[in-house]
Amino acid sequence: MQTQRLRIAIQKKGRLSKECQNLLKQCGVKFNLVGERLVVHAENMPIDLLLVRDDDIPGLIMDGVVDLGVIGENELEEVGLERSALGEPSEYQKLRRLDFGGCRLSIAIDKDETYSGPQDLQGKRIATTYPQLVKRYMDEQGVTFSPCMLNGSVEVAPRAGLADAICDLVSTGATLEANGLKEVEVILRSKAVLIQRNGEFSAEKQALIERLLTRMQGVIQAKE
Ligand code: PRT
Ligand code: ZN
Repeated sequence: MQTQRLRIAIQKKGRLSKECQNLLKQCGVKFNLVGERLVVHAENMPIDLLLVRDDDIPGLIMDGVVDLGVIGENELEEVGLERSALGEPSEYQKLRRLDFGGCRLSIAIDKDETYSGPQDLQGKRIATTYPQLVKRYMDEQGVTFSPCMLNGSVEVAPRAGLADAICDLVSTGATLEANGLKEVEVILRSKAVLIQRNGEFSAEKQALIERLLTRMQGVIQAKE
């Protein structure tokens, strides 16, 4: 179901949404987000914005449902690994790394425990929302572990006796500190990225994407 309008998936509400909307506006895309709309038509360009949970964005791109998306690399890589493990399409093109959404995916343990390297995690149970990325890292290190999958409250898992360690996103480190944890390994450094689905685009869409990218380049450079 190809539409003439360029479809861009962005996070509806969360840490990426404001900056993503600002970036599009600075690129000259005029839109008005009213109420609980899933699809918002841009007023001055053939662009439709799809406002969704960030978790859905990689799949929408990989299934070719939308043309462009803005997503954190952490989420993008996790979903990509999960889909390729399931034999589902996991292809996409990274068009540009953006200047927001910066964070790191890190392993943290009780602040009073000693730590000398990944081998100290051998046989430990690690609570995380990113089981694929943790497994990839631990496989690379040759260390086996048990997963504890949590979609929220990961940082309380050690204190609650659910896990020995956690692997979660960190930006300032305040959350780890408030929970008596210390960061011991960074397994991924992440930023928001603009991605594109694979496959053909009409000449009009291709030209619009290039125009957006050029403007984005200008907006981001002006801030540097
Ligand atoms: O509702 P929806 O599913 O769309 O949103 P979400 O709740 O899944 O995601 P959201 O909005 O919290 O985050 C979206 C994206 O922002 C993430 O996927 C990252 O790419 C990026 N990002 C950047 C962060 C952070 N920084 C961040 N600090 N995402 C989450 N955090 C959380 C972290 O999980 C931990 O709970 O903030 C806490 C740590 O922060 P500090 O400053 O205390 O270290
Ligand atoms: Zn999410």
